[in-house]
Amino acid sequence: MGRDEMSDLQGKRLHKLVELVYHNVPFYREKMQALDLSPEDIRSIEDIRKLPFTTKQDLRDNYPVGLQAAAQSEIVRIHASSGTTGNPTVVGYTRRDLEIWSESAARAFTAYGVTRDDVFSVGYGYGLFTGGLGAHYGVEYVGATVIPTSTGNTEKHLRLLRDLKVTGIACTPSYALYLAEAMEKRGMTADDISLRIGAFGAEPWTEKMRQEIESRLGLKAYNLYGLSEIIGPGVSYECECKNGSHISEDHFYPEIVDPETLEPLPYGTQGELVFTTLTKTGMPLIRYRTRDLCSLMDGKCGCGRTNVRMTRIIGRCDDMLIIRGINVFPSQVESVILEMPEFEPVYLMVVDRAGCLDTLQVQVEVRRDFISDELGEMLRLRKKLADRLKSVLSISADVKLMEPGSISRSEGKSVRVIDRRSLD
Ligand code: DLL
Repeated sequence: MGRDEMSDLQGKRLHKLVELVYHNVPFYREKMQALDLSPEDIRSIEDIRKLPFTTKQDLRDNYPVGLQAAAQSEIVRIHASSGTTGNPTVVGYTRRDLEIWSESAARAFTAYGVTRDDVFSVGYGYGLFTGGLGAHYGVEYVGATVIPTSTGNTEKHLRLLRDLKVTGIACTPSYALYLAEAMEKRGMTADDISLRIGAFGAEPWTEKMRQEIESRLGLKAYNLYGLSEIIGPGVSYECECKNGSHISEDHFYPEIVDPETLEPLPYGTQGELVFTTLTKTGMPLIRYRTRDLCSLMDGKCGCGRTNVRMTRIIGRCDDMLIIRGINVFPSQVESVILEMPEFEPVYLMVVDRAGCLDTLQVQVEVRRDFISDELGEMLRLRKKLADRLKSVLSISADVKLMEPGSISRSEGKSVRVIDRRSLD
């Protein structure tokens, strides 16, 4: 589609979206009224700049379903991702939203070269996380065979790859490296399996990781990007040129803004990625600040696709960590520690990579009154915190109990996270 035609379509869809949220979501109506805006003022895609931004804090303030535009009876699926504290971010999808999602994910798999003849293993987690089901429906939409392997059973995964002659895999790039390592430990090589395509995302990765995954698993590795608030995996994807990820901008309108001033930035300039969901009706979002940093790419892609591309995500402009593919906010750890009287409100998260897998250690100071000479007591306390962290973060943390005063305090901004992983 040519640029003018695309802009025209985006403008029409934006107008419809604004009408929908104005009449169905008090949050948006009030924000627009405060700016003296009515849906009539939003006619072209350029008018989007008149509209206010939406943040994860807005989702939190309207927890759980305050930003939903569709009636509950229209919602056919709910996913959730990490919120900044105890409350998750809840996203409801209508049947039509699920169709848009499947089609968007299918565009990604098509761009990677997947056909009906492929057998694809989905190694993203199935459940509240959008990775598993999102990739699953995308593969199925193309007509390839999908194996819902999910996470957590590497032995079985390797066996399925080999015995079912699996040709494609979707998982986090770090899990792909872990699989390669596990395979090599068993004396297998890329020649023992038939993988040819990998769809990797849900966490940042680098060209160096791509080369390593490609050579060790014997496949072509492509980027898959998305976030639950917008839809899930399939918001953007690489094509055979592996030069930026094409955004399905007929559904998800991208902008890059300066995270401080919120001023829109031109193509080629790095800033915060912002999306407007042009067609979703379950929980549509206007100018949602992803906190992901990247830039939009100008110019034609060698593959012939005309939709705009984004560079790799080079970082975040908030403190969210992605550990084993799961989003983790230090504030979640803090809220757990603050609600337990046994601990001082001082903690340190140490994130590292053992082999190919991320590790998280949470160091926390035990209050004097709760320090015991009995080992059993201390082990129980450690387990209590570990269980609570697991239920809030969805990943296990190694809890290290510390003496009061032993975690160093800084005079300025306190250091809560040490991330020893290197992405190079
Ligand atoms: O991670 C959706 C997804 C699943 C994408 C499977 C790709 C594959 P959330 O849990 O909401 O959704 O996390 C979204 O993860 O804002 C980025 O910071 C990060 N992220 C996702 N994909 C990539 C990627 C899923 N390809 C957050 N490269 C986003 C870098 C990524 N970061």
